[in-house]
Amino acid sequence: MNIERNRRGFLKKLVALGGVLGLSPFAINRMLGSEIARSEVDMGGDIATMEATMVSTWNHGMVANKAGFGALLNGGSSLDMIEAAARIVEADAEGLSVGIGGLPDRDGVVTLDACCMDHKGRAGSVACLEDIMYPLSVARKVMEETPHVMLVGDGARTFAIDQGFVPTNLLTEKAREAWIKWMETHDYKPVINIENHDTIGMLALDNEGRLSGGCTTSGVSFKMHGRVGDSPIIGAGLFVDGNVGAATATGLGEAVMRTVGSFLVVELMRGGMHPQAACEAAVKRIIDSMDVSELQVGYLALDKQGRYGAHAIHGGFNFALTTANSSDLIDASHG
Ligand code: SD4
Repeated sequence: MNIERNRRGFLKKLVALGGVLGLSPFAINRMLGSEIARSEVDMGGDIATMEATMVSTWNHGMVANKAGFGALLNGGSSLDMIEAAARIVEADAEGLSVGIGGLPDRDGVVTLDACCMDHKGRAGSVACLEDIMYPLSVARKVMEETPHVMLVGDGARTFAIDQGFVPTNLLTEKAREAWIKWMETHDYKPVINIENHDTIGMLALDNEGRLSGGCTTSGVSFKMHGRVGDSPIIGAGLFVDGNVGAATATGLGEAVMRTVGSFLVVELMRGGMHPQAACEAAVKRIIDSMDVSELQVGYLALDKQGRYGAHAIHGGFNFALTTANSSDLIDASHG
């Protein structure tokens, strides 16, 4: 207890010293090494603790968050955390729902959707992107290098190649076999909670209080060629308001798009709701407006204060919560 108090006293002095030296809280944190993910920010006399927090959907949220915190430790922003997290999952050829290895559409073509948004409300998105392994990184390039928010199909692919991304065959043997098996029945029924490794939606708050988010997916399996889901649609699969909070969605995109789900969650938080209550209200909006017996949607939210929430229509949705001190896989509430 005393040791903890002494440590905190030492940190406060160091923060104050950093302030005198004109260092930002982030630079001070760098001096603090392992303390990097927890800033003590001088708020006009009061020292407030600002803790970096990251939440990401499904089991693969654990490795994603780990990569995100790795980026933070290297001096990255919350947007860098999001991009690093996305890339680790996008590059995993075993995963059937994101990046390389994602299940293809009905024509056997893997098409990827992704977007990102930062605390300033800047947004980038790609949809129906073929042959490019890191769609969220391409979305970030759209955000940072073009006057647009969204590029799709061939245009997105050409842009990505111009930006130095290398065309890659994204259809793995495992995914091709699943598609061939699917063709025996041609039965189109979205699968609820694919192996708990579905679309990855990620929300991060860095220790300067900046919120960012990202979402990346191969979309629902065996979709029609050209179909775009909610994941790359700003306001549907992802929305970030740096002054309020951020939300992301997973599940059947059509249900999320029809209710502009992530925007709804953020607007409810703006009205004062806790992220958990906001996710529950957005799920209820879907339940009240359509038959949900065969469809799953889950929302994940993180507000500016670092409070989080998650809720889904059906059970089985989980998310990873990571801070400087811990990383846990948590089952979301449902119903
Ligand atoms: C989509 N929302 O394309 C994505 C798929 C997904 O969990 O999230 N599955 O509709």
